[in-house]
Parts: sequence; C-alpha cells; structure tokens
Amino acid sequence: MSNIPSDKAVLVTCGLPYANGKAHVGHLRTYIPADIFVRSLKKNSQETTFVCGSDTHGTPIVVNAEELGITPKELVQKYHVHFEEVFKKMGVRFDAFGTTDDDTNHKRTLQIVEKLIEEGYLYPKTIEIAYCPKCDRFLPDRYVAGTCPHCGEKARGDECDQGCGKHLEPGELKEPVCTICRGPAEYKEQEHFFFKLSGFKDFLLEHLENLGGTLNARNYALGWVKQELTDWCITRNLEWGVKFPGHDDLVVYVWVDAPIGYMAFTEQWAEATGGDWEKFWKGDCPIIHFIGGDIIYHHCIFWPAMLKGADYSQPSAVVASGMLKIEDKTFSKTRGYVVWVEEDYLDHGFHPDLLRYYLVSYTSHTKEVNFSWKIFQDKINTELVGVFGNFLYRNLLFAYKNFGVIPEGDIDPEVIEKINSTIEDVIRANAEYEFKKAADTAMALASYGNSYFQSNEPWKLIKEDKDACGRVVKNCIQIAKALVLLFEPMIPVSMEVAWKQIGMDSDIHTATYKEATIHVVSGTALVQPEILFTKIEDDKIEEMTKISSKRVKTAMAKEAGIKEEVKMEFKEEIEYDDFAKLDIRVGKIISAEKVKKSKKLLRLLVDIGDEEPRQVVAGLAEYYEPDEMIGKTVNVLVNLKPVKLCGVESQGMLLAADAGERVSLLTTDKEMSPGSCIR
Ligand code: B3M
Ligand code: ZN
Repeated sequence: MSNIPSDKAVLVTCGLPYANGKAHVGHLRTYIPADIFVRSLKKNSQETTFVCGSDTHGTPIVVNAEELGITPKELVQKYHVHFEEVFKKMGVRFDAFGTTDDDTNHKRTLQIVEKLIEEGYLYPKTIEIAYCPKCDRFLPDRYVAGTCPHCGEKARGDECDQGCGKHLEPGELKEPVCTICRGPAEYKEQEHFFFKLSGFKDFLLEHLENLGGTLNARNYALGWVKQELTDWCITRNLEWGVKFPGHDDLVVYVWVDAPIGYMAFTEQWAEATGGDWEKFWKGDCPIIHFIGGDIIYHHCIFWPAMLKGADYSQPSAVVASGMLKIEDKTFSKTRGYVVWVEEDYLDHGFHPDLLRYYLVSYTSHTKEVNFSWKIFQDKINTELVGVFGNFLYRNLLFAYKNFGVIPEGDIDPEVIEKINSTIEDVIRANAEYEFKKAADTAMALASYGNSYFQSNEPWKLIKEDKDACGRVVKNCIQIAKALVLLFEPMIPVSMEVAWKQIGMDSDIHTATYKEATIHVVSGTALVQPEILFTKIEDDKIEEMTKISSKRVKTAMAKEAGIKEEVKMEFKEEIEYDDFAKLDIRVGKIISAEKVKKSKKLLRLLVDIGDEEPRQVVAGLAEYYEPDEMIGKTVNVLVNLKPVKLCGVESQGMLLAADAGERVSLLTTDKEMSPGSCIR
C-alpha cells in the first residue's frame, strides 16, 4: 500500500550487495524492480534520489579473504568494481554507489553508536563466545557452525540458514565447531556490547502499523515484535570493520554499519550534488527501502529501533521482493542452481533489457520468480517481439514508406482517453509496488495499438483516402509515443532507440508521462525503423540450458565427492559432401583488438589471399592478448554466413582446439601462403 506523498522528494535505497562474490540473477530480482520504480517516479515528475553501495564488512568477507590469501580490502574493492560494472550494464542507475568502508560510513556509524551509548541504549555484558583452542581465536558468526537451538537444524554463528531462518545471538548455537580447522569449539566468557532492542517494543508496534511497502515485510516483522524481543549483541571480535568506540579489539556487527550505509551514501550524494540529505534522515521526506525477502527482520526491527534511538527519521516503506528459483529449483550456488549475470547472460550476447523485462513482468513483486530459459524465450518472443515490437515496427515502417514524415490529422479523443487511463493505472500500480501489473497494463496499450492499426486497415486506406490514412497513422504514432514513455523504466536502452524512431530528439530518460498526450508533430521526419526485438531461437536456448544442466551435474558430483568421468561424445556422422561444403583457408592475422563491452571477443583482420582482408570476431580474448595474435598463421572457415557478435560483424571463423580452460589456435606446421586451401 502506498503512503508516499507525491509532492515530496523521495529517497529510494536497495539492499547492499555483499562485496564477496559475483552478481547473479538473484541480486537483480530486487535491483531491477527498484530501478524501474525509481525511473517511474521520475517519469511521474517526483523528485527521487536512488542510493546503494557495497556491503564490505562482516565475517563472510574476512573468511573468504583469508581463504584467498588477500586482504578484506582487496577482496571488497574487486567486487565493488564488479557490481558497479554490472549495474551499469544492466541499466541500474544509482545517484550514489559507495562502500560501507568509506570514511563517510565509518564516521556516521561512530556518531550513531556514540549517540546510542549516550542515550543509554547500549550496555556492556559478559557473554559466552565460541572460541577455538586450536586456532587460538574467538569465532564470530560464520567462523562457527553448529546446531540451531530453536529447530535443531545445521546453522551458522549468526543465522539458522538451513532451518528456521532465525537470527542467532552469539553463544546460542549448540555443539559449536570451528569452521577454520573443523575442530570442536568451546565457549569462553568475553565482554561485548548490547543494543536494548527490547526497549523499543511499543515504538516498533506503532511504527509497523504505519509502515508502507509490501505486506510480507510488515506482517513478518509484526509477528516477531509481538513475541519477545531479545537485546542484540552489536560487537564482534574482528579486525575488519568499524571499530567500537574505546575497544580496539571489537568492531560493530555488520548489521549495524550496513544499513547506516544508506544514510552515508545519501550524504555522499548530497556532497556531490549540493542536495540535502537531512530532509530524508532528519526531516519528513519519505525513505523507501527495497530489499530481498530474507532481510526483513533487519530492516523492520533492528534498523528502525536504531534510528529511533539515535534520533533520526524512520523509513516510510519497506518493499521486500520474493526470492528466485532456477528452473524450478531453489537458488543455490553450491548446487549449481545459479545464473551469473555476466558469464551466463551478458557474455552470451543477451540484451540487458530482455532480462529486465522478464524479472519485472514474471510475477508480482513479493512472489517467487522462477528463472527458466524456456519461459524467458517464450515471454520475450510472445510479448516484446510479438506484441510491442511488432506494433512499433509495422506502424513506423508503414508511416516511413508511405509518408516519410508524421502525417497530418486529428488525434482521436478515444486514443487520448486510452493513453491517459493507461498512465493512471500504471502510476497506481507502481505506487502499490505491483510492478507486474504496471508492465501488463503498458503491454495492454501495445495490444490496443495493434488492434487500432489492424481495424483501421491503413494499407487499404492509402489507396482510397490518403488523408484518412494519415490520420490513422498519426494516431498510431501517438500511441507509440505513450508506449515508449511507459516502457522506458523497464527497457531503457531499447526505448532510447524507439524514441528517435518516432522522430523525438529530446532525452527519453528525462521525458515525463505528461508528454504522452502532447500531440506528435505532423511533418516531423521519420527514419527507416529497425526491428527492436529479435526472436530468441531454440538452438540458443538449448545451448544455455546445456550450460545450466552441466553446472548442476558438476556441482552435484562435487557435493557427492564423485570425480566426474568425462564421457567422450561425438557428433552424428556426416557424408564427405557435407565436409566438402566447408571452405577452410590459411590466413595470416594482420590486426587484432578487443571488442568493446565484451570480455571474450577479439576483432581480427585476416589476410586470406583475397583483395580485402576478412574481419573475423573470435571468442579468444580470455586466451590471447591482441598483440600476440598479429602475424599468426591460422585456419579460417571463410564461407560461414556473416553474423554480428556484440554489434561487430564476423565474416568467418578461426579453428582452434578447445579443452575448456585451455584453448589453442590451429595453424600449419610449414609456412603456407594466405588463401591456401585446407582439405
Ligand atoms: N549485504 C545482503 C543480504 O543479506 C546484505 C544486505 C545489507 S542491506 C543494509 O541480502
Ligand atoms: Zn580452529
């Protein structure tokens, strides 16, 4: 439900990605809808600031860095850059993307912790902490594993992740084991600091009653608060993190400085833009948190209580997304049920907009998305290609071919009415965080456009009554304009192209919904439209499904400790004539460079004995540097149909031996002149 006033500046945040691993589609389950929501607010002329950043502290990062033999700082810096790159490629545009290890966050965290101490909300207490006699160290959070005291399942130091999902306080875990040396751990007394969460029960009950956002967040948190609230240990024995005031051997628990990152990144935004961060965090401008459904407790209980104790404003809404399944299986990196954004999607040439559309239109925000390549293919081919893309292309191609400009004619009041009602419905759906509903409403306008075009039969009218035909075409372009504005939040890059195709020269990303009913201008020159969305072919999906199932098989084998025997599989037999169709020549590489936007591709110019060298795009960038390719003698399949890879045309294919992580180019063992035939 929406409690966000439309006349106030809004701050939107996204749960901070741990800078401890690569971006996968599960991350995008939250970030893409949040980005679409922010773009829609801006399209509705609401001043909006969107901040996020890397979550860089906590034991998982320290454990991982130790295993990799690098410092936590090196580890988080690597993944911070990775996430920045992925968000940019996926069109997720933050106004600030900092790290919780920035000075701003250290300072803000210290200020809040000191305020909580001053207000008497933090107190010292000696508790039992897991300790490993063999490693001679205390074992916070992920350094210790054991049995959950609530449900008896295997659990980690701070969370029963396999069972009831409950947050665990230090000392609660049964049968503690050190996760470094696997030896038995014991409990030793140590002084730590606690946050008096139990003192905020009445405040939280009232806060949650008025909290906006999705009901799954509010109701889950209310359920917890109505039970007893245990005070919260907010210090850990770690070197890496924000030091607890006056105790160099302690840092604050990661769930203290992470949400404070939202505030720190707002300060960084204000610093960079001259904006006012306090109108959100000290004033009454609304704050909306987008999070994954697994961190509701932290955002609806810990965080508001901390803000209250430190005398800051409260979040107005918490929007918690459902989780993600892969091919109907629970998302699990260890079991191979994962889709990596770069290596499984972008590097295979899929356009970011297609995944954006899939994630936002698959199901309602609080439900679980099932990522399946087959469903992905069907959805894109049916909706983006078959309905929206089809309407844009047929309508604009007809206009270009028969008029060359936007024709004369009145806009039907019925068309304006349809556009206005669609926009109102989309704005309402977004305000209720029903992003699928918003997407389907926009798509329904595209269907309306198709039937408007179809029922008025401009291809007949053009022969009988060119003016009447012009009027129909102009109305279709007006509908197209509204559609481009409505779809920009979901598929921003494609809509940039479409905006130009309807003759608009302004910036689609700053254009607002209000412009949808401003009449398109007759006489505006049109360009020959290009097809915006191309069908995803079965063989492409087969290739992706094979990659996914291979990953699961390998992961299962690894989990079962079975060495995967490699069964040699050969392709089906062919006739000599099939082979004879291949025209393979000796070539000499004369130039080489990396293809922009791709980690895998090289653009090569190859002398094949012809007047002109051939341009060949090869997936060799991970195995060869461009300058070591120059002068190499290679074998080139020269009669392969040209194809575009990452926008670069390839007019042939180099032959190479491929053993997974090792790849070697095929060459000739004697010097041969370019163009020599290979049989
Ligand atoms: N870094 C990621 C997670 O638990 C965690 C979010 C912090 S948001 C302040 O989903
Ligand atoms: Zn140990």
